[in-house]
Formats: sequence, C-alpha cells, structure tokens
Amino acid sequence: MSERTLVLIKPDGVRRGLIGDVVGRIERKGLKIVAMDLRTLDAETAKTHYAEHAERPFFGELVEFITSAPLVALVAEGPRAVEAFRGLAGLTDPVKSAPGTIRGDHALEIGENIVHGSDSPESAAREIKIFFPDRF
Ligand code: PCG
Repeated sequence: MSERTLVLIKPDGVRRGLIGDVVGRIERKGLKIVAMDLRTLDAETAKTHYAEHAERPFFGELVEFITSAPLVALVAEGPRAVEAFRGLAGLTDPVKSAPGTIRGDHALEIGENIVHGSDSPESAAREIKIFFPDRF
C-alpha cells in the first residue's frame, strides 16, 4: 500500500546546493515526488509544524533557523514512504548518522541537519496539510 511523507530540504541544504542530491536520492530509491515547492516559511507556519517541540529549550533557535531562508517542501509517495525516507536521511544527529545517508554524508550539527522527514504516517498527514493544504 502506498504512503506519503513530508520532506523539507532545510535552509542549510538549499544554501549548500544540495536540492539535487536530496531529490536524486528520493528518486533513485523509487519514491515518487507528487508535490514540491521552494518557499520561505513564516514563523506561524514553522511553529505549527514543530509544535511537538514547543517546550524544548532549542525551540526558538529551531524556528529562527527554519524561517531564515528558503527551503524546499516536497511530498514523496511510495510503499512505506515514511520509513523509506527516514532511512535515506539517517539519524537526527548527523555525527551518529552512517555515511551513505543524507545527514551522514553532509552534516555535523544537529540543528543544521539538511532535511526533515515525517516520523510516522500520522505526522505525515498532519504536516502535508500544513504545507500543501489544498493538494491532497
Ligand atoms: P527535524 O527537523 O527532523 O525535527 C526537529 C528538529 O529539531 C530536528 O530535526 C533537529 O534539526 C532539531 N534539533 C533537535 N535537537 C536540537 C538541538 O539540541 N538544538 C537545535 N538547534 N536543534 C535541534
């Protein structure tokens, strides 16, 4: 059965010219990109997206970073898309992330870890509604 996941190529990924690398990995894996948009997030959208982290000490920093410059939001679709993309992305901490993953190959900082991927099909449905309210 097909599933959808929300992927963000965060401002660090866009700034460093990694849109093609990330999109290429998604496509080579066999996931289908069914929506994609380059945009700069406003603070309200960022806070809604990251609501589960609202009480964390790094929340302010997280919102400031994600709104600081353009990002790419995309929806990828395929069998177990959530888990499939999380495998491509690697662990949240890029230093602990294996080489061969997006974060393992490209990042060192937990706050600037190139991509976001939904962590469950339920989160994916919520996040896709935030980024692409009229599309699905
Ligand atoms: P993401 O986008 O998958 O979901 C929440 C994000 O919070 C996570 O990736 C990290 O980039 C970020 N994050 C987690 N821990 C920390 C931290 O200690 N400091 C900062 N600045 N960001 C963090």
